[in-house]
Amino acid sequence: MAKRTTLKEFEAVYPKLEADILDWAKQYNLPQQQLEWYQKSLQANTLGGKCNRGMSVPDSVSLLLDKPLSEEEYFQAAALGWMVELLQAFFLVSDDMMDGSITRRGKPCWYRQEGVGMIAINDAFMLEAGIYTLLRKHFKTHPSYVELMELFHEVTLQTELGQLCDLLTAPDDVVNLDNFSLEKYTFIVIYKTAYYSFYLPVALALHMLNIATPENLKQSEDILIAMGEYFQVQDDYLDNFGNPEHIGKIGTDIMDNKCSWLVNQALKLATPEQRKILEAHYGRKDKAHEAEVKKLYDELKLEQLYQQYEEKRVGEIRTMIAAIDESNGLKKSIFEAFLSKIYKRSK
Ligand code: GPP
Ligand code: MG
Ligand code: MG
Ligand code: MG
Repeated sequence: MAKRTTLKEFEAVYPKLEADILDWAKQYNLPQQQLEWYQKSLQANTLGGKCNRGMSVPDSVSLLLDKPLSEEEYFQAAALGWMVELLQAFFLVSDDMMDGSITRRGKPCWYRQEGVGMIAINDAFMLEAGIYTLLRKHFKTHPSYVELMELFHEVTLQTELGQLCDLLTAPDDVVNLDNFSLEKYTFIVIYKTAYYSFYLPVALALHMLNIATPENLKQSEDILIAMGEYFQVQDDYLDNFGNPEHIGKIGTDIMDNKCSWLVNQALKLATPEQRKILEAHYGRKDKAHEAEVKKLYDELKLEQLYQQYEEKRVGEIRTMIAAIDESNGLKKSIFEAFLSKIYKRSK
């Protein structure tokens, strides 16, 4: 029987990993003040989240082995999980600057904290570097070391490709609703979110156990990418309809001119008059314009439309899970665990 990790168990591994990262920096004789800055950035940006991505590595390893993990196995899996959290920290620090966001996890975004500003760019790079420090320290002699490293590199690039498409479809100065389409939307969300949030933790678990094959990786990818797409649709929905106190962030998609799920649905449903409202008010950095778009989203009943989408999509994902071939080493329960964590989430 597998055992699911708790946030407390997972967080208990963090101090050792933080010490590993800082020890590595110390060998360069990094001065004390900079060492303390690195520590502060690591803590501010890596801790305080839900850790769903990170915890799904030990959860997946335990489900694959169908047993609770030994101390050594748990440490290895949790270390990989914290590397996913470092990757996420690197992305979020950068994304908040690019999106001009205000809050993250209920606090001001890192670049908006006192004395940080543009130093946050370098901090983001150093959060990323932490991944490879930990991988070297704990997996250098692991038979899948190169696969693990290549996986982090590849998923990083995939996320950056998605982010590029997200940014280029949302220019600051020109609003052109013809730029948006559901095809573009699908590319953006699969690349900017699904690979690192869903595929990466399971692929890491398979590599950690040395049981990854092209077949089980591909089958995992197909389902997890579908799930990641659904997850980002939720994120877009919550950007407008979520409670900022639950989600820990204030939505910026309308003012940021984002090719979000909601605006794509609005464009599909809008009458010519309603389209004019979008043209006049979408993508303007101004609360009054934003309010007009929010009003239109309500008129178009996008909240109900989202709920219908959610039921349909989750049904399709459940069908995909049911069809998994467990003879190639996978377990349906891994995917069920993922789905149950995100279904109807409000944060
Ligand atoms: C989420 O998009 C996407 C990311 C956090 C990936 C960023 C990738 C980089 C290469 C920096 P989002 O902007 O909708 O997220 P949120 O709503 O949390 O700001
Ligand atoms: Mg953002
Ligand atoms: Mg963004
Ligand atoms: Mg968002």
